[in-house]
Amino acid sequence: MTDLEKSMESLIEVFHRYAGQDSDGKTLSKKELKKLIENELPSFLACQKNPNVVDCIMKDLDQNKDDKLDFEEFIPLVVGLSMACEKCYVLHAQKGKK
Ligand SMILES: [Ca+2]
Repeated sequence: MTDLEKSMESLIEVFHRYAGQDSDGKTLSKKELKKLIENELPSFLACQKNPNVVDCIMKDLDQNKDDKLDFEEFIPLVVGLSMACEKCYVLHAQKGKK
């Protein structure tokens, strides 16, 4: 597999690992989302000053307002964070060249 294929696979695996912790294996409940963020995005969580950050993320991502996130609703979180990280990466790369 290529690097990108591996990344996509691990994204899917991580989603289902947490989504499968209760009886509904296709979606993330707020509890599962919280666990996922705590375990898989600890540095992101450490930067957040808002103690209700998980509630805010849930509200933002939950398009159909059923208090659960399916894979489609979850992906924008990863995309948004990746875009933020890419900006840092570019900045860092530019600094390295000077
Ligand atoms: Ca939903």
